[in-house]
Amino acid sequence: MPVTRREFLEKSAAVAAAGFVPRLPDDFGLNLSAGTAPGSLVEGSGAPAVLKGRARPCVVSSSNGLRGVKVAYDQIVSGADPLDAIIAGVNIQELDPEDQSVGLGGLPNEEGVVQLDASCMHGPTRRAGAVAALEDIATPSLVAKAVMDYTDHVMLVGAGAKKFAKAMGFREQELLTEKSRQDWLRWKARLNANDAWLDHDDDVRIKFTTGTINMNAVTASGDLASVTTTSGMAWKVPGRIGDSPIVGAGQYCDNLVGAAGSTGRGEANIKTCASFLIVEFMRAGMAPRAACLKALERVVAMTETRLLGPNGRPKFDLEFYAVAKDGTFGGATLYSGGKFAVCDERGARLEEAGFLFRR
Ligand code: SD4
Repeated sequence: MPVTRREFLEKSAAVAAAGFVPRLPDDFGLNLSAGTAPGSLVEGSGAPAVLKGRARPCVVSSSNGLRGVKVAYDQIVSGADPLDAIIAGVNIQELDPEDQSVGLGGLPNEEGVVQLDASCMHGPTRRAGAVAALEDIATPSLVAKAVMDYTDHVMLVGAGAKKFAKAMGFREQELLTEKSRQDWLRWKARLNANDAWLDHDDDVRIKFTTGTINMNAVTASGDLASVTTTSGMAWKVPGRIGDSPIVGAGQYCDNLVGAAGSTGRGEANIKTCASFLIVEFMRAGMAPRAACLKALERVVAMTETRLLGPNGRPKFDLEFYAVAKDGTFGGATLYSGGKFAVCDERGARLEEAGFLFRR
């Protein structure tokens, strides 16, 4: 039974008063399960039937979600709602100060302020929530879900998003760790009159190669969910919003078909709405990995000249992850060597991603 806004407020106020950061959706007793009956035949609008019998439960994420996919999978096979389960999975990275691409300890914008983006979709209820440029709250994925659950809106940004989060009982905290502050100072010290603004020295750039976290799941009933959460591009212009909080770009989920999400250069992904595109390719019958590769081809075709190398290939990388309603999954990156995390009946592991170009 979903909790009412009043119950949520009472419960989260008690959690905040006790000094806890909201960690797991279970803290709020949220349960949005509205699953498709196992074994049912699901028809898309004009599309072929996509599930007969039970699906294989499966959780797929970016490689930094190796711990998270296991947590999410264990919750799903115990009957948890798929969105609650994957948010519990990404909360691990959000609350880990060592992951400098997400939540607490995320690399800040050019003014040294950590601004977080997140979005989520819940397949069974066809709902979505998002926050962008959110400051001082470590778990934007949970705030995005609260926007979904307790407002008539899909996306809140900046000061409004923070005000909402505080009103819902989320605890304010400093997200800039000493380690990330030192990296920011090093970046700042190297700025000069000829600086390309958002280009960085290699040794600083390496700090955010672990990326954002995207996680997608399907249950045995074929119910789907997706979530993406990030501190975004390091040293970004204050107020810059990436792809992660954009429904259809950072993540997308259609309970009839599958779910998909992205990490990497958000500006390239926003222009192609790639998570939506991947789900549409799967609706047309493509396997998850093939759908991710096809979306990457679109990204290359949409890349502006200044971002293409002499060989006509993009100078950035972008990674896609997808799971279909039947539990098949896949991932792909522009350049070889990428991996993604998956957990199914064979356990949690990293798998090789497909790629368009050999490094
Ligand atoms: C963004 N897509 O804000 C995120 C950043 C990222 O690996 O994924 N970095 O553009």
